[in-house]
Amino acid sequence: MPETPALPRHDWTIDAVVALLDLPFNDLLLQAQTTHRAHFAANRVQVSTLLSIKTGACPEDCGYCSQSARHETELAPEPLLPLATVVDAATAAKAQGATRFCMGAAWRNPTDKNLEQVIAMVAAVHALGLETCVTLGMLTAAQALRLKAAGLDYYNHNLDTSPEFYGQVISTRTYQDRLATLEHVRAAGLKTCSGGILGMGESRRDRASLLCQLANLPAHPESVPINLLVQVEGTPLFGTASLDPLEFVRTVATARCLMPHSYVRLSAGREQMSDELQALCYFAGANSVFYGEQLLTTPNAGAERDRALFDRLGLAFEAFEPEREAPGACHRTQTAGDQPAP
Ligand code: SAM
Ligand code: DTB
Ligand code: SF4
Repeated sequence: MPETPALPRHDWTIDAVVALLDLPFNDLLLQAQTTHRAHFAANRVQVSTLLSIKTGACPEDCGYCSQSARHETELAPEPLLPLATVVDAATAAKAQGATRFCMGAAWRNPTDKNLEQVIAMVAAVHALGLETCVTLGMLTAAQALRLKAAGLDYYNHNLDTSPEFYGQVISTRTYQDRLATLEHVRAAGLKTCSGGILGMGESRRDRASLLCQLANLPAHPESVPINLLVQVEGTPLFGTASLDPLEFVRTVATARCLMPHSYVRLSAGREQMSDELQALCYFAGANSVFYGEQLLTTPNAGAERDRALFDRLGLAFEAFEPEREAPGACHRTQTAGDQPAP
């Protein structure tokens, strides 16, 4: 029998997570939806909009990425965007209903000068009444503290895959480097957004191992983006055999079971997904999406399509309530008396 994930835990074994992934599909989805309803309002989806603030020419060699200077993709590199362009994009995102604005830069890590420029963007987006998130690559402890002091809400840094499979995807930074950045983000008091990519040729055990890493962090990430590989021509992972869509749903459901207080975000790859597949992901406990026409460099599902699907499914946009504590803060110190979030 698989272990019951009723209480938030931080001591998962890969075997126990594989046992969840192996459950009969309906049993797993029922468990995920039950867990979801114990911790979140049903039928609410948080929406975040992405903007690439610095595009391409990245020195890293992530095998999935359109933005690596080491891959021959058709992407045109662009320097850091002017502040006014970022404010215009954030204003448009808010008008469409987004509550969080996520700014991504194709850097290995930001320089201190880069950080100053991003901090001005964070302040301007915050002033519009949006939650702020940035993803800039690796951070030092001091840089994380500076971002926190500037009022940043979330930092996105993904583990991407299992420690075992990682070497087949990236060679220019280690898994330990990623864990260290997450540690700096957490220590600075920023909220963490961390997840991974499925469909890169990894095994079910790798997917279990990635989820195990995320769930065994000292605090569960407040947001867990689950990306489906967007295959970009010219990248080493272009042409990888596609993942069984039901395996994607199983992984979303297992993430929900393991990290009951976290927002599980249906992330890259939605453009290629049918409405029916996305509906299953929402049933499996996904309660957040990237919203808008574009991800960073590739197309997204589109706001109109999302609104139509939400209507068909009876899903509502979650409103931003600045005074409400995000329910994702599930720390190791939490005990068996852990209560559902309000
Ligand atoms: N350069 C920074 C870094 O890598 O930390 C921030 C931006 S990077 C594009 C953010 C994340 O986007 C990656 O860690 C990866 O999980 C996801 N991503 C990038 N390209 C993707 C693709 N083609 N398909 C799915 N996810 C992708
Ligand atoms: C995340 O996990 N996915 C987003 C965000 N965090 C930064 C990025 C997806 C990128 C998909 C490929 C692209 O558009 O370049
Ligand atoms: Fe660079 Fe980030 Fe793309 Fe890796 S994922 S190549 S670090 S932009």
